[in-house]
Amino acid sequence: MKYAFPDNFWWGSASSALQTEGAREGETTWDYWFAREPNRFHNGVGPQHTSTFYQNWKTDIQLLKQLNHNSFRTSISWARLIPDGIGEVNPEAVDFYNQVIDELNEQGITPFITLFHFDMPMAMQELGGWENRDVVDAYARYAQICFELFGDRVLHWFTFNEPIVPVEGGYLYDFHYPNVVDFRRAATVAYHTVLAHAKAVQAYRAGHYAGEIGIVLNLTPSYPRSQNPADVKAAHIADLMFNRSFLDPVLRGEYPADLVALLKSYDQLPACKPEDGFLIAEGKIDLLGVNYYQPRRVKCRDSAVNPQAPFMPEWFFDNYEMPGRKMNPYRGWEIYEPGIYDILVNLRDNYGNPRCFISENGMGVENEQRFIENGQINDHYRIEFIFEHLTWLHKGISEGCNCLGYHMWTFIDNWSWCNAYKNRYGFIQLDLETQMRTIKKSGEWFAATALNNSFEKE
Ligand code: BGP
Repeated sequence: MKYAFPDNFWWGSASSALQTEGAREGETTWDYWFAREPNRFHNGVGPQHTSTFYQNWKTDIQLLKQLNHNSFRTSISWARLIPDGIGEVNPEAVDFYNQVIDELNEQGITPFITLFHFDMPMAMQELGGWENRDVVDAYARYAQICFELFGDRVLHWFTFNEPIVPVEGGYLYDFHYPNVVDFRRAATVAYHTVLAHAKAVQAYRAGHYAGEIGIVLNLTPSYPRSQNPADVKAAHIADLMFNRSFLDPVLRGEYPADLVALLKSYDQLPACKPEDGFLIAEGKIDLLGVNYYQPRRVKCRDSAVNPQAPFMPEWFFDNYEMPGRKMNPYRGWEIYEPGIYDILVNLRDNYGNPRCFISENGMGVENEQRFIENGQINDHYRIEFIFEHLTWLHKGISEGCNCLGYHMWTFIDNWSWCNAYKNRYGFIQLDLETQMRTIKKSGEWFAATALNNSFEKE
């Protein structure tokens, strides 16, 4: 059967500044943390070991072209553009991003630009990071500078990539700097991120730029173990905390009332100002990027909560390991292709069918060298992963979901936070020693699919 996609469907991939560019003048939390705790990073490999996009951007864009991308998302590094976060703009950074944006446009690859992809300038973190409202204002200024500098040629902006991840990593589960475990501080960080997002949207609207602005959220559909009311309630609370804490403000302009009531009853609400509500209402987006890797399966708790333990989302649910679930063992994430469809249907039925696209989906695999055949990685598992997801995405579109494209994570194997180069995600293999790039089988498959705007499946 042939699966054809709508005209002008976006085919491409996503990456981020910190994971690809390489060293810069302004320090980020990642540079700072790595210098102090290199043991937290796989094989002690830190963020200075990237795929050198800063040097190789021109040839890399040629490779994007070879993969028949018509669009590509990357981010601007706040710390590269404004090394101390709030002061002078670095003219070399402006030149660099101008060249990248112009080259992409010249090659017919529409640039999608994210303003913040986990890479907080250290100078801003020293002020308290997202806990401090001054940092929210500094971010809004940075966003406005980007719109002024590049807004004539970048028509698709994203204020944040997966804003819940720095909340989880930095303030709940200890996998990002500053390694705090404190729900109320986490809630403050999440809340201020929403305010920062809304201020950037406000600035974008005020400037009357030609394009559109949105956000990229990692949506993890929450599936209850059973229809037992206790399991259903557990899944509902997980959904409120991990999905709707960002989805509702950016699409509906307000928080879910039951999330607010729940946090209030446990005295975990961040400090709010009366004018915040108006600001959040103005943060409604034009375009939603959906990153989808895995579902979340939950059940009601088996044991009572230890009242002495720090308040955590897990006070309300246990994670559920469904027997026989399909796993990506390298990343430890479940693979559940229908999840992509469920997300789109939820957006269609409960959020007014917003313009959206899949902004990341992908499969990180360890030691891909073992799949080399005639000098090329034959990553048949990745091809299967993509077409299974695309089949469900296609079903969503055929049932009226407003999904405009599909971007994979990622283009060239890149540095992945604490996992460094453990798992490879790219369409293109990166030799870390020589920086040589070799297209994998999945890259060829994707290039053909993008070219045909369709694929065939038995
Ligand atoms: C997403 C991020 C990416 C990327 C990807 C793969 O959450 O937006 O930056 O890294 O996940 O995950 P990981 O690198 O943790 O394996």
